[in-house]
Amino acid sequence: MTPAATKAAPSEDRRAAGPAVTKPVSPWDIKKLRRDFPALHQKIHGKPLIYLDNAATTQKPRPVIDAVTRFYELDNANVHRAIYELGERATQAYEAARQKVAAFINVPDWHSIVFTRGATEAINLVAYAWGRYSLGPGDEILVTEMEHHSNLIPWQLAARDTGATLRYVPLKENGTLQIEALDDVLTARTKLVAVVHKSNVLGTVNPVREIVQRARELGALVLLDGAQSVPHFQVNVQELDCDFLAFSGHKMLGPTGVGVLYGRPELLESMEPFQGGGEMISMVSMEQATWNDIPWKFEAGTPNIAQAVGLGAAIDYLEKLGMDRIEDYMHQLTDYARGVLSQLQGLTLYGQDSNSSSAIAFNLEGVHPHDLSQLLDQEGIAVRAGHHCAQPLTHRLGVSATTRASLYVYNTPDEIDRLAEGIERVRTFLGV
Ligand code: C6P
Repeated sequence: MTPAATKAAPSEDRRAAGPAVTKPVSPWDIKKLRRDFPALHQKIHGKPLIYLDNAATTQKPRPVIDAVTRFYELDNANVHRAIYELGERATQAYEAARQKVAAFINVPDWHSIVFTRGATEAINLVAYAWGRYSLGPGDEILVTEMEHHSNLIPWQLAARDTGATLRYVPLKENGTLQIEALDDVLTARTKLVAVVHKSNVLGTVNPVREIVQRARELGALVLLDGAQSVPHFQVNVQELDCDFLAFSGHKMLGPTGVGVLYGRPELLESMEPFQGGGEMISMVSMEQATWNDIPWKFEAGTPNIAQAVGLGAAIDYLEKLGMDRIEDYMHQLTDYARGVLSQLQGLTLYGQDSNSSSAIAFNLEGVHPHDLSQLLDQEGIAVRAGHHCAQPLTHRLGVSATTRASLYVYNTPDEIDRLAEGIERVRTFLGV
């Protein structure tokens, strides 16, 4: 199948043949904003860097870098252990970041926010601490064909270890979910629906509110993989009514090494610990132990303190920009990119759902995505090539790999033009 694969017009017709392409104007002063991101102001192979791999990780603004540096320079101590001033300051900074995260995704009780290493660890936490104790033969876990491996392998392993069965919501031709297939695959046997909120390959936003409602009717829990949604639009946990939400700080301007698991408090309370060690206990004897309260029950060992503080600063930065404005600009820039790219000769774009944004997967006829990415790198353009850790999806697209440009708040229409020119140059260079 080739969902929504659109072949572009010949290059002679470029711009003339395609849809009208109007350059969007960012809702903020983009020159000023870009000055906040030191990494953007460098040359790669002698050309100004055009960073279009934001779904993999975003660049970091000065306030985030400063918050991490300031923490190490002034407040560094271990948390929840020290009664001295520095330890109290570190604990306060770490817990303030947790409260900021809770407010950002509209969670009323900050105890339901667990800091993890990233989205991957957050999902594994649920797969181990809930899945291993709650699933058994005859039970079903429902995922979709567009899952990132981080929301697939933990469930494959959980199914293998518990005897549960993994089922899939299939995709339509246009790369969106066959939501009507829920009638077949979501049943009374389904114990958990684990679904990506926004695809990292196609940018598709799934109708998770409907999925949660349908799952509720059958008594199934819902875990949302928010790794690509939380950075791009307002994700409101109370409105979505999901049971778990996982995301990573580094895809939303924050540091690497910190992520979040939101869990419904009563579920987190009832779950077994994920890892054992310091911090997660209440009382320990030679024979046994009792567990700390949530969320600390799930934060064994010294946590990622400075990274959590950095994530708090990233949230401040995003909130200043405004999540609605970010969502709007990402849609406009994606439309612009699709318009420009769709006019390039030999270029196939995947996933054309109008609701999708920020991630654009494509292939240039006769050129392997790895070669295209490497040649674009020579132009200073950073895009990702491969299966993007979503091999079942790539397989459904009928290809072994794609090139992906993924956008964020500092990208400009001019950078999209540079990408299009770069692709043209690769085509001419290779004579395809
Ligand atoms: N996707 C990409 O280039 P971590 O690695 O734990 O921060 O995030 C994992 C993850 C989970 N779900 C989705 C939808 C994701 O996109 C990712 C990370 C990156 O697409 C790196 S593979």
